[in-house]
Amino acid sequence: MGQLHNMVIFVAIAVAATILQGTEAADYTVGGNTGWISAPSGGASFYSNWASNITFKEGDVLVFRFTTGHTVAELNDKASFDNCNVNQNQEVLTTSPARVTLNRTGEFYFACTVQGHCSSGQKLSVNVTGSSSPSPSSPPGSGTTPTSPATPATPSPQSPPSNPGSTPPPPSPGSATSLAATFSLLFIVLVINSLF
Ligand SMILES: *[C@@H]1O[C@H](CO)[C@@H](O)[C@H](O)[C@H]1NC(C)=O
Ligand SMILES: *[C@@H]1O[C@H](CO)[C@@H](O)[C@H](O)[C@H]1NC(C)=O
Ligand SMILES: *[C@@H]1O[C@H](CO)[C@@H](O)[C@H](O)[C@H]1NC(C)=O
Ligand SMILES: [Cu+2]
Repeated sequence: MGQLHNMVIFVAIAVAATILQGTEAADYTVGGNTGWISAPSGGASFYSNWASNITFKEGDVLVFRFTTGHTVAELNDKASFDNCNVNQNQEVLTTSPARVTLNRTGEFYFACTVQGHCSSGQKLSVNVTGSSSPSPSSPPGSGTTPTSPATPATPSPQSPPSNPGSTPPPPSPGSATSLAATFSLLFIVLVINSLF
């Protein structure tokens, strides 16, 4: 009886933790401490390397931090990205930090619109693969981006960092959510506990 009891609690915690992790959106500072600059070392591969270490989920936020004289624009497609065709943008963000929510799955393309900066490497593509529903481990090889196994050691719910470039989360809607979820978890455990 005691063993079953413990097991039920354990399962409840595991389920709740999975849900928590699946719904937590993260902020990522583009380029980490380097930020959004015009000629990163290694050129454009700098930002693709940075992105390759992160599995982006729908709802995550890119935070572009830059000095005056740079911008952020979302490009229409891969061709524009490859050719640094930054002329036909609907919206150009000129104020740092510029926050862009990855509000769908699929590919996103960004570049600085200042002449010459994109071609010197100030451009970023990300592929949003994770939805916010809990499916923690997609089989390796399902994405073409070389992702390092997305930190198997589960980070604590409030701090997704350990990912490069994650900003220390300011009190955000996300933390409110995880607070609520933590209390729900506590509640579930108490209810289950009282059943035995
Ligand atoms: C990405 O991960 C690789 C392998 O763990 C590491 O060598 C590299 O420094 C990381 N890159 C960034 C930008 O954090
Ligand atoms: C995502 O956000 C952009 C910019 O705010 C908006 O134009 C677009 O319609 C949004 N897409 C979805 C799927 O909500
Ligand atoms: C983005 O991810 C999707 C789903 O995993 C995959 O089909 C697509 O090929 C990826 N695109 C790129 C450019 O890696
Ligand atoms: Cu620039």
